[in-house]
Amino acid sequence: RNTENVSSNILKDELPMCPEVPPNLGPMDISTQIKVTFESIISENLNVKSGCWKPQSCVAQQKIAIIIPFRDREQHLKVWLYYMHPFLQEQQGNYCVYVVEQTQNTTFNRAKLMNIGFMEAGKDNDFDCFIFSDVDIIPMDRRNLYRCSKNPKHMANSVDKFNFQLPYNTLFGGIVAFSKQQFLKVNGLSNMFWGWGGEDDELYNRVVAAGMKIERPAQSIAKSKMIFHLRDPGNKGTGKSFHLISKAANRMSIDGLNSLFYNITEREEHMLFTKITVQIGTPE
Ligand code: UDH
Ligand code: NGS
Repeated sequence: RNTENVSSNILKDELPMCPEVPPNLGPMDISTQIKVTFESIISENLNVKSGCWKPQSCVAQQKIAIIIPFRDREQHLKVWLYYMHPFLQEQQGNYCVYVVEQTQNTTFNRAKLMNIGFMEAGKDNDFDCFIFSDVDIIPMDRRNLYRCSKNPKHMANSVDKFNFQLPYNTLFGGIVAFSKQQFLKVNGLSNMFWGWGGEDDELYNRVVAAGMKIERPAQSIAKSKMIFHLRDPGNKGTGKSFHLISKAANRMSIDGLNSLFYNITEREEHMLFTKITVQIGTPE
């Protein structure tokens, strides 16, 4: 075993760092209506193990955890995995995909699932970068790098649903990238947003309150498609979100990663992702 470790270290030392910007990236055609099976996606991604992959010819600069808040969106997940594994590999990412699934019959809490993904992924590996992505957004250009930057990054700033425009300046939904330090600095997201809407606006206010700015990729390369769907049952907001959003700075230090409670009911190592199923409680 020792000899094995020594030789793999020597090999690793000989590998160059991967370039900041991977070569040969450009636009790609995607169809959000494709029908694929897990089996076919697995057969096209045999090098992905438990949702993880890293480049063999160079050492990636960041270890990335992709966190997907999830419930009852299997068709979307298949489309996401079908496009995103090859996409992330072409970007020479060293990455693992985590699907954080909320158990049935309670109001959805996207923000809490994102916090849980951060905590649980952090137990597996020393990730540098956390990219939180909705399951229904697929980028249309490989130059849109799934990487963390100097500032928290909003990556869903050019979605087809909004005609590839930003609907309002402080939109921070869909896909965001935080380094570990950046996410700890804002104490993650609020755990108090039950049902649709507002948790991303609150996160934006946390970032500003913590003295950081947000970044966005150029709109020309950030184009992405959202998979069409109707509202999910059991995901109506509580109507308290505007109050919570405006008080983000006051609550940030007591509502977030340091006040997070949950019970994991299952952990499944699927070939294409790690699925963590959690009980997260109900609104107070
Ligand atoms: N999600 C699930 N299951 C759910 C609810 C949400 O997996 O039941 C996850 C999923 O990753 C999704 C994300 O949370 O992409 C965001 O939720 P959403 O897709 O419901 O939110 P979005 O704003 O769409 O994308 C809202 C539905 C249309 C309502 C139009 C209101 N303007
Ligand atoms: C705002 C929501 C955000 C949401 C954004 C875009 O109104 O959470 O719309 O949503 N804020 C509140 O509800 C307070 S979208 O049209 O993409 O479904 O991200």
